Amino acid sequence: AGATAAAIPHNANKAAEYGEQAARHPYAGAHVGAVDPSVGASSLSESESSDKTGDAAAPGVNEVDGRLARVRADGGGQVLTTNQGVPVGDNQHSLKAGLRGPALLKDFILREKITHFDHERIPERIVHARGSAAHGYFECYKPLTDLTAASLFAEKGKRTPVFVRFSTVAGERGSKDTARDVRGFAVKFYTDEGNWDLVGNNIPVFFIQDAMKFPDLVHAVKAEPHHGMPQAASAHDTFWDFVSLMPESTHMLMWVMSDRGIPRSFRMMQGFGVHTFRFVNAKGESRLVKFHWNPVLGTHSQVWDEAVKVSGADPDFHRRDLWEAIDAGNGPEWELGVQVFTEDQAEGFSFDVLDATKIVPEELVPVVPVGRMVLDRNPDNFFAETEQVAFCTAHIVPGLDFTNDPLLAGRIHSYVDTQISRLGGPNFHEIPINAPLAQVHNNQRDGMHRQAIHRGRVAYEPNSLAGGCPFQAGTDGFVSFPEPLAGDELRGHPEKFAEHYNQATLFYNSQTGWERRHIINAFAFELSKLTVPPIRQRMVASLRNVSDELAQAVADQLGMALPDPLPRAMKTPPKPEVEVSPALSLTARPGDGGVATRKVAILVAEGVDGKAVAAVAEALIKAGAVVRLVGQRIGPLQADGGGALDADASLDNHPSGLFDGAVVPGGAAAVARLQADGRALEFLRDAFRHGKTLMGMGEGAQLFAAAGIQPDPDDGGLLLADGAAGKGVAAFIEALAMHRHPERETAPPKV
Ligand code: HDE
Repeated sequence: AGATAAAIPHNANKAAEYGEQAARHPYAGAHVGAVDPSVGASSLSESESSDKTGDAAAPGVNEVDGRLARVRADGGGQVLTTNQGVPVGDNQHSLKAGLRGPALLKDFILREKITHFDHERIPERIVHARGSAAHGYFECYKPLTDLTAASLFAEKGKRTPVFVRFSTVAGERGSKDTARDVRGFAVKFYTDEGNWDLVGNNIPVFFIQDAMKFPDLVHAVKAEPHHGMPQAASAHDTFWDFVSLMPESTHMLMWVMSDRGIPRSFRMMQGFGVHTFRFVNAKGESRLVKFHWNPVLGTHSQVWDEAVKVSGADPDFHRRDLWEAIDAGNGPEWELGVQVFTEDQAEGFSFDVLDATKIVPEELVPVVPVGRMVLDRNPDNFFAETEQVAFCTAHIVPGLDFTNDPLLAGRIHSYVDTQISRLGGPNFHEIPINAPLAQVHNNQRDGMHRQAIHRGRVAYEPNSLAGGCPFQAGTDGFVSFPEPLAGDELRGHPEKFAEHYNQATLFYNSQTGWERRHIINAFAFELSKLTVPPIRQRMVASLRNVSDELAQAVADQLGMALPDPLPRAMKTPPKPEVEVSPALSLTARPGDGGVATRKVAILVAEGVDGKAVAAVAEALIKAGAVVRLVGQRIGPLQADGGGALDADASLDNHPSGLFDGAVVPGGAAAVARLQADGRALEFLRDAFRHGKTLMGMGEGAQLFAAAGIQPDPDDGGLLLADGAAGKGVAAFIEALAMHRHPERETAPPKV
């Protein structure tokens, strides 16, 4: 071996790895590869086969990588076994000394089963514990090679597999889906040059500017530590105490208190990379980039009263919605957009692009669509995939790089670190859902739960014994962008970070009237829950720096006098470039105009007009909507005119919050029954109050009158004329496609 080693030119450029020049500018060709392939393959093979070890892996193949099929298990037609593959004769009884005697310690079958069960749980994520995920793909619209060398953007039509997890932040793993909260939007791209995790949120900014404050933020928002309350809610003292003392959180608060904090569906929210990242092309040229995901279905939300009621009716509302849509072949789609700009442009902005509490308004830098993402397959197993998936901001690929955003810096450390305790060791990248499709070869070895069986005696580099393999990729591999740096070591923030309110004002001023009203109501609700009045004072004082209209309206609802504005960190803030940005309103993205996957209730009872039910159901289903017949109880009932109907939902198990719209068909007997049923009246009142599309056909209109809902020609979502004709249904579908009818809202609600 010594003689062979001497013959291989290994590590010839070692000296060039030292010094600043070398570190900044990647050296070419450092011990790249086995120079004489015959040497590596024959005498020094890392993959020698023997009859003990089985067949060798094909050269360069890592068998554990990216093979979900390899680990899928299906017990269909199989005998029940222990974990050692021993067939189990009796899975009902433990081994005892006599039928009424003590259980025996030697019952290895019972002990294995119970022991495994005892260890079935792993720690939940410290934040984003509750989530739901799906498989899909990203498809590139056109080559972006002038901007980035990232392989997923290399060709038009190129598809890269993805796994995406959506989540709430504050609640525990078993908490409700419809809490007011930020939603995580984490995408793992299995690119052919390794995994890229774009770990974003449905809100483009964050609460804090520096990773140093993250544990404080999370401790403040999570359940208070002495009594463990409240679950999945920010409406409590510690959260508002913290954020009211951290004015940099104001912009994010505006988003979270807006309807963005209570989305209708994961499928109907935007996603953002939040930080400014870098694109780097093959020439090593870099531009700054922000990532946006825009849903084809548009951006839609719930209203607060609805979110509260849905959390009881179906705590899994968003999880079920995503699952059912994919299951029915209606997998959601997003367009990926990028805002690309130069360092020089960024220099000129009134805000700092390294500050994660700021957006780059679309009026300053347009969002250019570069691809689309479709989620088309549900996971096979929640734990193996959704729970064990490990997103890490440190996972980037050649063609992308970080910026010096100080929040991002902390994240690059945190995510890898947290997986080590959450998933039980440093080999979490080998768990099938985390394993890249790209090959993994390095000299990292051992550790808990190691799956790969590395062959040969060489686990170091440089080496000659393995022909220098695995070898460095040089400039073909990941090369950090050589950003020139200057500055002293110090703790502090850049100057522009001190401006905290301009973009909060921009957000508020860009909302429609009803969106502003919802923001006011949300602040008033959350602050009304506080038990310490000075926190409320301080927060309203801070809101005065956003908008006096907002602060006054919140103060009015809280029955308090308007306090003086909170002193600003920056006395003379720069004038913002943009004062209104229509893209910041939910109404900017109404969706594709269709009603596919929208849920509609048809209220039925004995004597309902069967023909009308059939006609409405048929038209809705044809348009792609999901129709349920909601009865006083489930099961068969007689329709007027003879035929039988089958109610597949009831007023108890499917309250109105679970639907996007409702129809009350005619049939005097049915309407009389429903009119005498308080649940039916409550169903309509809730649906009306939540802005849903409603239609009363024939006598069905009387049920609305009984619920206190009067015809209103200005309300496009309330169709109380005789809708039995096809035109009525067409009007209903058109109104349903508008999602909601918030114009009907009054304060206080009149119904
Ligand atoms: Fe996270 N975050 N985060 N975060 N985050 C985690 O990683 C952290 C931040 C986000 O579906 C944790 O695997 C720090 C911003 C998502 O599995 C942890 C800081 C954004 C998810 C962590 C932030 C996010 C996480 C917990 C400030 C939007 C769920 C479990 C420096 C751009 C991913 C885990 C999934 C999860 C740390 C701030 C998004 C502890 C230290 C900003 C979507 O590592």
